[in-house]
Amino acid sequence: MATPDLIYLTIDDGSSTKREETIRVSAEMQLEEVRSAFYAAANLSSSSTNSVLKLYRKDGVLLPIGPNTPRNSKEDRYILKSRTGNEGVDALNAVSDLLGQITAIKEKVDAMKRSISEVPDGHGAKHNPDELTPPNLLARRRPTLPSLPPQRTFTRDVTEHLKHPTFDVWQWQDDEMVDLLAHMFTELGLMTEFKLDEETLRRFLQCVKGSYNTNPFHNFRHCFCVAQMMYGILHVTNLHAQLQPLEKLVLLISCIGHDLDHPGFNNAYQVNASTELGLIYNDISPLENHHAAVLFTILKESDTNILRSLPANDYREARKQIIACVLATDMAKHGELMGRFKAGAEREGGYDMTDPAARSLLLQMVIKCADISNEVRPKHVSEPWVDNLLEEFFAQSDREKAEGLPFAPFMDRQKVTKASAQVGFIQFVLIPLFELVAKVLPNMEEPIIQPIRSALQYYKTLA
Ligand code: PDB
Ligand code: ZN
Repeated sequence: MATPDLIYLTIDDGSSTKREETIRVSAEMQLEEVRSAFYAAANLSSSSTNSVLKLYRKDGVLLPIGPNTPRNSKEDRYILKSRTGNEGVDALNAVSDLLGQITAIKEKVDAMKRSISEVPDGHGAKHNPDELTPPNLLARRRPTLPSLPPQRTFTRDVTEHLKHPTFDVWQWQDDEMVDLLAHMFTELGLMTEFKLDEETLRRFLQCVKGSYNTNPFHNFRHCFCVAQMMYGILHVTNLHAQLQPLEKLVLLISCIGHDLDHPGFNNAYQVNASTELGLIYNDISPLENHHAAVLFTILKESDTNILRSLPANDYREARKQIIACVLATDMAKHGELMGRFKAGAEREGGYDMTDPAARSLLLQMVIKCADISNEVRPKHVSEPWVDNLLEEFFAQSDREKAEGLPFAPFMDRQKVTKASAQVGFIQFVLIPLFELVAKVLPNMEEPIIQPIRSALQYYKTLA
């Protein structure tokens, strides 16, 4: 039982007087309880719908309001901005207009920088750091650690358990997950097959860890979950014996990098709010394009380039397949991928594993399964992920409401309940997906699909 924590606030309700409040929050508390504590601190009733609460760190970073709000101290109080009535919305509109102007100015400055910088030589030569950097979204990722602690050894029990969907992803710290991911490369035989350098791999994984944001859901632990479930599927279905080493390398790297630098706001927000990502990628899977671009930005740096020793044509093939796998995680592509895979599964003579396009599609279906597979896991492991995802979705719809943008019903805290959302998702997305893949991969029913069916029952009784 975590001790209840105190969160120190300065209340800014728009009046000239600022007052200080302290509230109690513990990780066990439900989202609504925490929110009402924040509303009480702002002297608002949490049911008032025309008031908007925004929580800022001293340096201006917007923080999520919920059980996961990072704890602080008296010295670095958060600012709780509350605006009621339409002046609240007007003020927020004014803020978002200001933000828009700042973004426009920043873009002009970036454009000016680019116009006076050298014309890139087109062969992907590295920008040296003091040279003007390209659009800052892909600027050199966080510096990697100068010296790394030694790789942890894990007991045989842990490394065996790692191959199963029952693995408890919550009991490991970030650095332990880094070492578990490194272990997967070794166990899959990739270190020897591709002469991967241990140190470079550890630096790569540390840099990846540092390039995930601390969102409630789309964070480094989610990346680990997806890689671990993929690893589990390979073992449970014995697919690891059928795939070529390059395909296993592609799957593992794709899972690890598939949500890199996720901002916590989905593609709909990127498009509707005309964000920088929406602009750069012309509204075409902006997030997934960004995740892949960040992954290859890390791989481009020699101290984290684990693909450095691959022959040129292996590198080209791996890059092509990794991009296809990361882009396949855009759920907007779900229907199209399901249709294509269904056609392949129902072909005369079964799924054609001699066809390179069919093999590539199978890899995409495996990462898709892994990406949304939380409900395959035991309830005490999977349930917190739904809370975290809803927290991220609600923060997005709060912001969309405040910015006067369209928002999705399944993100609206006034409409969505965990149970009803999960019943629909499991019934109409998860079970059809896993049952279709089970037509091609053996032994999915008992270890993978049964737990999903019992999750459906659980949420049906809850609803
Ligand atoms: C999906 C798309 C984007 C991001 F009730 C996450 F809020 C997901 F959870 N995703 N991944 C796992 C899920 C799950 N979405 C839902 N349930 C999951 O278990 C439903 C969602 C409305 C939730 Cl699909
Ligand atoms: Zn994901």
